[in-house]
Amino acid sequence: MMTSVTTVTSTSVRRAVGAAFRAVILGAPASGKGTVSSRIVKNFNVKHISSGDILRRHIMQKTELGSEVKRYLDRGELVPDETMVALIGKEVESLGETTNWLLDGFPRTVAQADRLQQLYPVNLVINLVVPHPVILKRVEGRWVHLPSGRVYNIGFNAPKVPGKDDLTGESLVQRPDDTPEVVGRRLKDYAKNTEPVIEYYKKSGILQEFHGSTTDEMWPSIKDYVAQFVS
Ligand code: G5P
Ligand code: MG
Repeated sequence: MMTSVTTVTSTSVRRAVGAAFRAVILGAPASGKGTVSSRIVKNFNVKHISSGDILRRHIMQKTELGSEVKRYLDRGELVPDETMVALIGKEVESLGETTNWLLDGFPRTVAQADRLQQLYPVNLVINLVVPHPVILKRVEGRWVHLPSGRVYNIGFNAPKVPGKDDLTGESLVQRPDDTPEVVGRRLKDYAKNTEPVIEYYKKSGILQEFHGSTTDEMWPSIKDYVAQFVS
């Protein structure tokens, strides 16, 4: 499939001039949010906050929050809004006013998006649209390094040594929510709870959609788009 992108409005570009880069990346499970975010971080002065990576680190470290949220992640269900708003609000606050940031995995509901707009209004939203059969294929081959959130896929960006993180040599794991059954639930949940968030941002005129079947074909237009907002 060819990558397609709708034209950027001059209004949305003007809105961002002089302001810190406050962005959200949306997309179904395994659409490539983490992969695209790591490319944005490599190319631009932007901090990446991934709600899923933070939650998985809490679970790995067996914190109080980790034990509270584990059952939701294992089943592919959403963690309650209040927990997520408190967690991500604290992360964003810790970065300070002038830091450029990109939120990945948050907001997931209209209630979260509303709260984010009140606390820290975002000025651009990237929406990745990837066909579902492609997504289902990807989750089979996904391996993650939990402490860093680095993500690999056999045949796309396989680790140099099978089962080991390229930078630390530590073990990679498969996510318990990457089974076909749980992924099916996550995709349904996305349609029900997160597609309304896409409409929410569309109405405010700050959403940009990128369609494609591979990250490599989508990346050049995403990179050009982001470059209009941040260096
Ligand atoms: P997460 O962690 O936010 P999802 O479901 O939103 O989980 P996920 O699964 O992390 O998103 P992604 O980040 O969009 O996917 O995708 P990715 O990891 O970059 O890429 C997927 C795989 O494809 C990787 O192996 C990558 O290497 C590969 N890949 C990328 N591009 C290509 C390509 O072009 N070709 C090929 N072959 N492979 C490629 O949330 C997890 C859970 O946390 C809770 C929920 O329980 C959620 O289910 N949670 C929240 N709950 C409530 N509210 C919130 N705001 C929450 N946030 C998290
Ligand atoms: Mg991710």
